[in-house]
Amino acid sequence: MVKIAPSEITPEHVYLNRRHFMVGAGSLAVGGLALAACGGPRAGAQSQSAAPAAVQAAPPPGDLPEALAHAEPYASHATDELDDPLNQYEEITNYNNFYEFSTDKEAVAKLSTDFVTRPWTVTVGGLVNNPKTYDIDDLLKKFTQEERIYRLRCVEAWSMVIPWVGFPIAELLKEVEPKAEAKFVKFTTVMRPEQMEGQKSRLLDWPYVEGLTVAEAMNPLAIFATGMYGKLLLPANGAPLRIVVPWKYGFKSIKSIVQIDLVDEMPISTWMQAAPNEYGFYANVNPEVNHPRWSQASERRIGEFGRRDTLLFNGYAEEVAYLYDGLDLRANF
Ligand SMILES: Nc1nc2c(c(=O)[nH]1)N[C@H]1C(S)=C(S)[C@@H](COP(=O)(O)O)O[C@H]1N2
Ligand SMILES: [Mo]
Repeated sequence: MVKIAPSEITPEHVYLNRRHFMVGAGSLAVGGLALAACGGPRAGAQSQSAAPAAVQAAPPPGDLPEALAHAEPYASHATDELDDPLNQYEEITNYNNFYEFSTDKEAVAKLSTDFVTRPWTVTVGGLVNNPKTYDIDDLLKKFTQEERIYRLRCVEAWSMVIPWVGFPIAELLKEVEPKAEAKFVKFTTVMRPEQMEGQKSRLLDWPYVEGLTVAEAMNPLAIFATGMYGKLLLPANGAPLRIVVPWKYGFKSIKSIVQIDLVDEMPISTWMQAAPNEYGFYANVNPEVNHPRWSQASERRIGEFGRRDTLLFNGYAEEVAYLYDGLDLRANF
């Protein structure tokens, strides 16, 4: 188990100077005006059919932060910082892992259209000085919503480049003030079998649970996502609130969160529980640590032919490798 020194909780040595950081709300708004006519990179032609009809009683666009109020899919750049093109809005919203709805990636979008995301509250508790329940729309207003263009690498060896909108997990943690004994953050998805067909089966032990170390959650790359391509998240992508931890396999990026607890013991995540020899707590993207049933050395980028090499920590080693100094990445998979 990794020991977390207090000095690691504020990673001041992590620089915020690369493109996937901090495209702030201000610059988004300016870019939005400039690019409104073409609807954003690779998104224009197909965007109309993907209106968020599902997000029931969502705030009117005028009430949304600018970063989430785009009528058409919008992103500030056409590529990530490695010059890989963004995946299209249609791809990102129609090829989803969200087992609460279906194990069929292409069925999730349709099966989740009636999922109710308003009203929605998120309760933060456990080992914190200031436990608090937030309304989702208060979270949208309280924290500056900014764009983050990240690669998402599923443990199944496919990947996409996605322009999320959201805010750092660290911002919320600073508000609730984790106590010194808090070592992990546990996240829990909503339990709502009447709206989530998959939760009626015993496929997984619902509700879906995930966890990070406090140090991981404090890393500036770890975000809560509230939107994607400049619009509110659709249910298929985890509306109204999911996390995105881009250096880890996609299953760590838990969707439709209602509960966040600071705890002193490593949470047993849903996939660890289902298959402990296949899915560990860390789940860091690593080309040299194979899944027991397939290689992780390469991946298929959705929308591309052929395969590309998997990058250590999904290409974010510079920002996150310090979190695992001295840790055996093979044993702690
Ligand atoms: N609650 C919940 N969260 C989840 C999942 C899930 O089945 N249930 N699937 C995970 C997996 S395996 C991946 S790859 C990503 C996919 O996110 P996306 O559909 O937005 O691309 O969501 C993750 N979060
Ligand atoms: Mo995944």
